[in-house]
Amino acid sequence: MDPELSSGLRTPTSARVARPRAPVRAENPVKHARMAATPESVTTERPQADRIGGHLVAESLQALGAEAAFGVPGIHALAIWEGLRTGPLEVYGARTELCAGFAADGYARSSGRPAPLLLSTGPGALNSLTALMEAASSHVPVVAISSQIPSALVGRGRGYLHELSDQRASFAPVVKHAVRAQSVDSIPELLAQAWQIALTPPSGPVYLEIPVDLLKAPAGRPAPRSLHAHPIRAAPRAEQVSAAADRLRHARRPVIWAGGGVIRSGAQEQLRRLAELLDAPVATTYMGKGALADDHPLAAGCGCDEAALQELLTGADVLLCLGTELGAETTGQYGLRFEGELIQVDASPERIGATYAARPLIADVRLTLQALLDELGGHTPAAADASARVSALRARIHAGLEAQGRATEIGLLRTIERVLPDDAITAWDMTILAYWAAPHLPLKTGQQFHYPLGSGTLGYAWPAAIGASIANPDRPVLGVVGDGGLQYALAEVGAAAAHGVGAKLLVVDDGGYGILREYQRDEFGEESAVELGHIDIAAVARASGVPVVTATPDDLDRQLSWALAQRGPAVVVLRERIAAAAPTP
Ligand SMILES: Cc1ncc(C[n+]2csc(CCOP(=O)(O)OP(=O)(O)O)c2C)c(N)n1
Ligand SMILES: [Mg+2]
Repeated sequence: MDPELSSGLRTPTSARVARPRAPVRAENPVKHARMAATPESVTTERPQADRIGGHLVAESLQALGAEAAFGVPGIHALAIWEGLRTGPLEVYGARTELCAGFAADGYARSSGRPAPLLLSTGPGALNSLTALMEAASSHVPVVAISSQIPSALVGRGRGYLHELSDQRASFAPVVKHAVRAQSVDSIPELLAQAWQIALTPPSGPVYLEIPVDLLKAPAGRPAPRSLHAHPIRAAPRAEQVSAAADRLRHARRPVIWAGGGVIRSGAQEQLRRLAELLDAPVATTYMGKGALADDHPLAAGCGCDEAALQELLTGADVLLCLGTELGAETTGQYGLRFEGELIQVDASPERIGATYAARPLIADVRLTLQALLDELGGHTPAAADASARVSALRARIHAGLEAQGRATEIGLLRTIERVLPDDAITAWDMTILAYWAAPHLPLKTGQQFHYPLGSGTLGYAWPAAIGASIANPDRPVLGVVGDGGLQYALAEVGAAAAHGVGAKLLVVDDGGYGILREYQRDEFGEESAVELGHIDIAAVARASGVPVVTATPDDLDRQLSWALAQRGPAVVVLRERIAAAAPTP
């Protein structure tokens, strides 16, 4: 035998202590025989120690305060699942790592708490990259924990099962932080570090890989009782705060433009107070939707495609941009031109000025808003007409919408608005109804709207709704998905039922990639490869053990109410072709 394999990868004989449970593997002779023929049997024999690396992973997650985890098991990662088996964490076993990643994202987005994502080596790990890309661009704290081939074989190119030439390097450009564990007993601190980095503004996903030999090695330390992972929130510099406060104090038409960073940093309350103090209208980006609920008189709306909103933004003399990278989807593909001065608040210095010249305030959004509130205390705005201007703006958008004659689409939005409870959490896919909802569905205080426009990631919403429901089991959660997007996650209908997750699903089934039909007709005159042919989604739901109804725009009200009243998951299939929203003049 290769001396390296025998010395480096076997469980040390001295550490072998009989475990209380009988081996599970021996129950399956076929699997056992197949595994014995692979090189893996040389290197990953069943550990005998009482507690192994996998237990340390589970114990550390618990010590960090995790209550749930998401993932798909694999041969190298089984020690983690063994650790979780006897622990208190609720584990959602998804049907693909893609959906596990989206579910982890939905959990973290809706709760603000990091979500562990459990991956196995190689193909299993790579399947999560799309979800981690969305988490990265939307700044969602997902903590990916992947197994890896045995430490001594990493990078050797010896044809080991699931081997990648450099697995860590596949993740490094996507996540905030990507490391490999070098010893079993460093696992708690590595996880605490990953947790802290994931939460530190700008929050985002992180990646820790743990080679299988470490996951199976005896733990040399007791279970950590508590682990500390305090995010480091950068406070704004005093001179930057007073310079920005000075601009705002003298502004005659200040406007606040709130991005997703407001929600990630939990700054909604400070945003509302500053808007009221300044008498400033608040527009949000698509990712910031809900940062100030639409029932507030200063809430001017969401997105950048309505002419009235564009005029509000471009006509401001001081535009306070909060936690937004001012990217293409926020600025009409960089088409907006601003008359006034931009103040940009962001925790990432490299984003300041990346798309528009701006006065910097480099810090966490919540701390910055609090500092501005302190600095501006007692301020009296030049005029107190912002809510009147906001009402006029909303009336103009409303009239523009009505003039489009899209009664079906607007009717669907009104129905959803009426039926959703005041504390509803919704997750929307890249689907035509979402393109209506993002700018035009009003959100009440207490409602949440999750949208994968960090990267425009199709397939997100149903697994994200499942994750949000796991984080918020007492709240109504609805995923709104097209037939194309659902087919990335259709198996999760059955998985939700198997796990008793009560998320509800509304599918808009137009038999194809509806938005791409429109784009193709507009650009090329013809359609191709966009027909999906109406698979029987209701039959799939039924076969997965999930109650389902079909709906028309006329009875959606009743059918959606029925679904929301079910205890477990429920599906509503709305078979309808709708057209995309046009910007209002
Ligand atoms: C991961 C990913 N793959 C592909 C796309 C491209 N894409 C965007 S929308 C879309 C069609 C979506 O179809 P469906 O979910 O049925 O929604 P509809 O447009 O019909 O409302 C596709 C393929 C994407 N944005 N993300
Ligand atoms: Mg479709």
